[in-house]
Amino acid sequence: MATQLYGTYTSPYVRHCRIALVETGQDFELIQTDYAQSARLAPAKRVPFLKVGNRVLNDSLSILKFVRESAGQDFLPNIDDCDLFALTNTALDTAINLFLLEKDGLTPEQSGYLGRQSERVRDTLDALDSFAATLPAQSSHYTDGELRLGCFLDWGLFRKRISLTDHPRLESFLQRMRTYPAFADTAPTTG
Ligand SMILES: N[C@@H](CCC(=O)N[C@@H](CS)C(=O)NCC(=O)O)C(=O)O
Repeated sequence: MATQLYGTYTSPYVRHCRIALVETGQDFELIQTDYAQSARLAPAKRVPFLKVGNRVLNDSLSILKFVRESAGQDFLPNIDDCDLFALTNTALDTAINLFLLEKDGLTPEQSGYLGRQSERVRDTLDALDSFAATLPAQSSHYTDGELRLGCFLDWGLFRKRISLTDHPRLESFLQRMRTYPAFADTAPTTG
């Protein structure tokens, strides 16, 4: 049964799904999908979405649960890791919305609401930096909460949406994760 992951090589959500597929040794095809195509092909008008057999999954959350569980693994079994995933995801969703709105000429200076979105990313980054202090200095295995954090940080730097200069613990966490092959091999490239 061919697994088709629709997405881009820059999306952090797609990247997390690619990492899980690689980690679980599942064969899959990445079908490159731009915004116009995802708007046509998916009700959420976003990537990733995944097709396997008759099943279509419309969000990285359900895709990851499917990939992990079909390989006999747990998905987010630990409450603190689940919260790390959720908190990181809130910052990531917000940062991506701000990025896309800026492409349309809408900036935080123009709207109180967007200003609060910008503060949300900043304050969450501070909280994540404190959290990173609790992580082990070395790891050969990363949880899905940690992988989501790595995908967010690398995307944020790639798109120049964040700086880790004032977040040394996140910086060293990311440097460690960049030595993990499944993460290194899926780094955002162009687009
Ligand atoms: N909750 C979704 C978020 C996916 C998402 O925001 N994808 C971005 C690409 S990184 C997208 O396709 N955005 C297009 C848009 O919002 O129009 C998931 O986890 O899969």
